[in-house]
Amino acid sequence: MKKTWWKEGIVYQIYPRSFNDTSGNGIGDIPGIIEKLDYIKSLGVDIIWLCPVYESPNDDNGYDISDYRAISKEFGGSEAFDRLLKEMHNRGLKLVMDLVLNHSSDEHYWFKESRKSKDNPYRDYYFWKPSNTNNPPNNWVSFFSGSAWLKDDNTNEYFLHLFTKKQPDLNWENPKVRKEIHDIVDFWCQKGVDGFRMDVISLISKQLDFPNTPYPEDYGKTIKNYYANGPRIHEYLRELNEKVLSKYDIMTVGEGPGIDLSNGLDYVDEERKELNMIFHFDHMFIDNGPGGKYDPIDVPLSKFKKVFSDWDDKLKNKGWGSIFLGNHDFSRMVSRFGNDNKAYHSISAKLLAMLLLTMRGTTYIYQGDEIGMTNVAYPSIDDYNDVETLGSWNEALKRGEDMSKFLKLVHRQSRDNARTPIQWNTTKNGGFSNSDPWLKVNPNYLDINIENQEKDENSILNFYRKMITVRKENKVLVYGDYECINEEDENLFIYRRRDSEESYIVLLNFSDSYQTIEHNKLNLDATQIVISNYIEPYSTTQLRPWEAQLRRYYN
Ligand code: ISL
Repeated sequence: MKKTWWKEGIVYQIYPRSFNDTSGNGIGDIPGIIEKLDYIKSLGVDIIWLCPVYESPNDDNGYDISDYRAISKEFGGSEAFDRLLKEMHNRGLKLVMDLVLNHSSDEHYWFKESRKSKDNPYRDYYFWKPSNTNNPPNNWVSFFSGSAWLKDDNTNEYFLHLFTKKQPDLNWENPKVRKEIHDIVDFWCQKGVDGFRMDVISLISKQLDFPNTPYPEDYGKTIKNYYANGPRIHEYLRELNEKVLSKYDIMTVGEGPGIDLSNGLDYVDEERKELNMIFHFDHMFIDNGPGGKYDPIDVPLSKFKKVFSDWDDKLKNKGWGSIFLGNHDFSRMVSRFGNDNKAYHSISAKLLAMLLLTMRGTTYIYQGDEIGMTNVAYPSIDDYNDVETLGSWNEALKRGEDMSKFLKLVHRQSRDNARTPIQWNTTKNGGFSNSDPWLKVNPNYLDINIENQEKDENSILNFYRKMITVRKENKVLVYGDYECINEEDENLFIYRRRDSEESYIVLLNFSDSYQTIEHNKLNLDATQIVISNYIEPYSTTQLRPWEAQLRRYYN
């Protein structure tokens, strides 16, 4: 496949609210990011994906934009942003903005106008529906609980909001809306940004007859078949590409609930000229039980491995993948896919780092994962902030559930797990802020923090640095073919990466116990160790708990 910077580059995702507060208001800000650019650069990453920093009433922490061209004053405004971009480019770092184009804030000028009257010129910027009964136009439920429709008193009509009621869905059918969007994207390209992560891009084209979902209780299936992958989605993406994106050397990654193996390639097939990459969620929703996210189930390792194998197979030689195990919407990856008990915390976090950095596809590292930040367990629901968590809590309350049990589920599943402030050092609030943070710091900051790990040669942080160097120096880890060796095994994940010249093998023990390696098949005597998460000595017959080895075959 064609080689490019965004295939080889490693992305570091920043959730600005939780990164570093320099103004002392308990909220992270852009000057706080600038202050830490040398740290970010020292990781060896190339690209920063910045979660939304636009003007926003923050009903969903910036994913509700009220002005697409303005930077939030709370974060430091446009002056700070321009400085950030310059300072990043000076260091050879690229900036990917988060674009939220499926919906705006209800405080955006367009919506304020739109709701005024049925004949307002902005009326068709959103989806308005009459309802003769006192029920919403259909049975769609919002991602954050409750009907996806809200009746507006001004005109007595309902508008569509797939997320909170302060996030009305934009009507991409309207050519004026698409023109506005093209201009916004062009505005940021002109400013010199290097790419976009496009929020819920799979939802932008709607089924205009808004049919009822026949299976409202199966939310995943409803999203896939009713909300996502609408009839004009690929037309809109091609148009955006042709009119704006193709004119710049930028990268794009579309986020997509409802994207699966049957339709994923359509978004990223290089010949189709739509997006460069997508985030699918096949491995991220893998533990959702019949009742969804708050009904988690145990997942066999074979199922997890199959997601990686199937997607690699689907995309190979045609499109490019994104490799990630966490972001601001999910629990912490070490708590979820590793083991955050003290005995295995460090070793399993390093194993996951090796997975992230030895798969085919662009690697995305979420802030804090480079030191193995873990889930948090706040004692009370009042400590939580996330709209999704609070929505689910209220639904459970209505259903009459045992709320002390539900709090345990919140501990495991809440998006706030990933949003606790970055743990810089052992000072008050983990060095994040000198006043009370908007979301409490995880009390384990005294143990797990960047300053401690800087000093320790064998820390998770320094393992990330070494792994990043290894990936950079061995392009076969970026472009080479991927082959899983042991699909059925429920403890070990073993795969090869190779091209015509070189061959590597990755051995990952996803268990708390010793595991024997089926040696014959692998010919490990013909390999040498490149890097491991244990300190020597290595064995080629057995892997210790959570041991991870990268080996190269002698030529
Ligand atoms: O967060 C989720 C599950 O925990 C997802 O269902 C998530 O809502 C979905 O992937 C869309 O996420 C994106 O759009 C949302 C925003 O709240 C998320 O932070 C964002 O990543 C609405 O803009």
